[in-house]
Amino acid sequence: MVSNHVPRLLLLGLKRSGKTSILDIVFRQGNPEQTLHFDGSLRVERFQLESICNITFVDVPGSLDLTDLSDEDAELIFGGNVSIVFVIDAMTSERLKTMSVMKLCAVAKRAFAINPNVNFEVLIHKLDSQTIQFKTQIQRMFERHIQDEAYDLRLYNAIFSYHVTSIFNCSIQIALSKIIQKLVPQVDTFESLLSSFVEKSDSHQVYLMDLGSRLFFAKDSGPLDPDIYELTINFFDLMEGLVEQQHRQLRNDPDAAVATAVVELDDNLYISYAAVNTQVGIMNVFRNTPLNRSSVIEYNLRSLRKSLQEALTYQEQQQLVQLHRFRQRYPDLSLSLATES
Ligand SMILES: Nc1nc2c(ncn2[C@@H]2O[C@H](COP(=O)(O)OP(=O)(O)OP(=O)(O)O)[C@@H](O)[C@H]2O)c(=O)[nH]1
Ligand SMILES: [Mg+2]
Repeated sequence: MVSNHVPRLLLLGLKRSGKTSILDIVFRQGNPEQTLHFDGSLRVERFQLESICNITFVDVPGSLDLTDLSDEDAELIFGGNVSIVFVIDAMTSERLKTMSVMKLCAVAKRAFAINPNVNFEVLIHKLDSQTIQFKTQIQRMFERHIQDEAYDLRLYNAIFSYHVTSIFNCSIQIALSKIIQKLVPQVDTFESLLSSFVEKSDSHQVYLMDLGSRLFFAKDSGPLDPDIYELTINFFDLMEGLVEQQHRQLRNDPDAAVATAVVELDDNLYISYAAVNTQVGIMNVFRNTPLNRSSVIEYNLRSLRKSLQEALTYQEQQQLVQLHRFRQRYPDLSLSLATES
């Protein structure tokens, strides 16, 4: 099916669960406080992530009932390469929490019947500054509740992934990053390149970041430190001039040996940035670097950039081959596909 070729993330959930706010923060770098005054959405809105891979994020208003679709519409919406991100307001009344779980399972029943491969992601949302113990307890409560309801609907094999999120910290970007990584074909290659860089450079953390949304497609295999990731998001604004300078050079000459940009944060913590292309860049966080080691990091960063560029070129070629095969198989659909992807 043509419209199903580009991966889609459908954001679903009851009214006021937080879908539009999430997309505003991620795609427009909005201010969380300003979302307090958002009116309910009246129509479906799409946001495009165009980077290592193209992904369409679809904001579906809570007022639309996707459990009551004709078979044809349901096939269009849930078929193909789709992930469902169901947003639950975890701080609302008990009645709305129950409604949310029932709606989630009803949608899952419809979606899994059409597409058993659908990624079903549950955001336990609006947990802003509670303790970790409280968040874990709430997550477990929802997991149990959803499992019971799914069992009652005979959804025995459905797999749900859970994420605790808030727009008031970077948990929402971390959750969406993990979700989009399931759609990036070469994520393992990227991760092993980044891990080997961290090892060789004695670096702290390194991210392959989408510059528009600041979501990351891959990081080194070490544990994720949310505070460090949040720093990289915040310091992005500070580095905007340096980033733009690198991109100008790359636009003029894609093979240019662009110098990396380094910013000292505090406590001997540094971030360096190297553009891979004008859509993705490497954010490298390292500590306490004596001068003689910074040239090693710089050298390793350049080789990492080159390897990533090669991996991306290979991925693009593979995608073109797939597109070519698809067009050969469905010649009548080629034109509309070309305009969509
Ligand atoms: N405390 C808190 N409030 C949030 C968070 N995310 C969204 N909100 C608030 O939730 C309210 C509803 O947000 P929307 O983004 O409009 O909800 P929606 O899911 O798009 O609603 P519909 O368009 O009606 O389906 C707003 O007042 C937001 O400020 C969060 O992480 N924490
Ligand atoms: Mg909305």
